[in-house]
Amino acid sequence: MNPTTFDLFADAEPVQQPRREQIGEQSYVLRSFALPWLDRLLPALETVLAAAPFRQMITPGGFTMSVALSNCGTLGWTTDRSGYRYTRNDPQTGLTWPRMPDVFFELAQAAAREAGFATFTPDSCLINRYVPGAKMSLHQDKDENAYAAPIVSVSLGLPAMFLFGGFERSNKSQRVPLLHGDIVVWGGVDRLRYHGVLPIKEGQHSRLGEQRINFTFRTAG
Ligand code: MD3
Ligand code: FE
Repeated sequence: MNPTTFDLFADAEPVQQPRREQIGEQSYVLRSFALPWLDRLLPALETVLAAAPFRQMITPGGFTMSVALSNCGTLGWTTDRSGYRYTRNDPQTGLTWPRMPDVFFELAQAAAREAGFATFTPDSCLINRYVPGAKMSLHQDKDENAYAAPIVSVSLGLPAMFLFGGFERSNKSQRVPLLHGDIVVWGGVDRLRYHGVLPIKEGQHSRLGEQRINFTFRTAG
């Protein structure tokens, strides 16, 4: 056999490579990236939710969001009749938001690195909970101070169809299916693109039940 074609790895175990798909100039889907972290992630999520349970918030326009949310980290995203903002305290308890568990921070950093962002120090993790029928209309995220930092989002539970639009609401959106364990990293020029989530379809997820949970890590302060 020609030594240059000899396969050194012929009898090695097949390795499940993390699959990376580019969906924008500086945006990547990392398929299944969170799966090996779940045994650490889910108990940490329970700890956060015990201190700051999911709740449905009111938009400035007076509508109740179909998505319920919580936060951890130094800053948490909230909305009420007076507007959208980041706060240090949970308006429901008056206490600071729960600290960001180490496993959350480490996972967000590992995913950002995989997408080419060598330094990412999130100070905020918004936790969104979707039950079947819940959706997020097309919007831009403009409440953060550091647009240079990427956003890392972790999808768990029921599948979702993510809408990734352009810089104007009327621009055509691409549809990106997001499954349990997928992570998306958005950076730089893509930070101000419109985006949303189509209504979640009925279903049962073996580990999470009848819901989709999404973590969104940001540098908000
Ligand atoms: C794309 N959440 O909380 S993932 C949000 O699945 C939000 O819960 C969705 O949009 C969800 O604001 C989408 C996170 C996400 C966050 C910011 C983005 C995607 C983004 C900014 C620009 C482009
Ligand atoms: Fe958003």
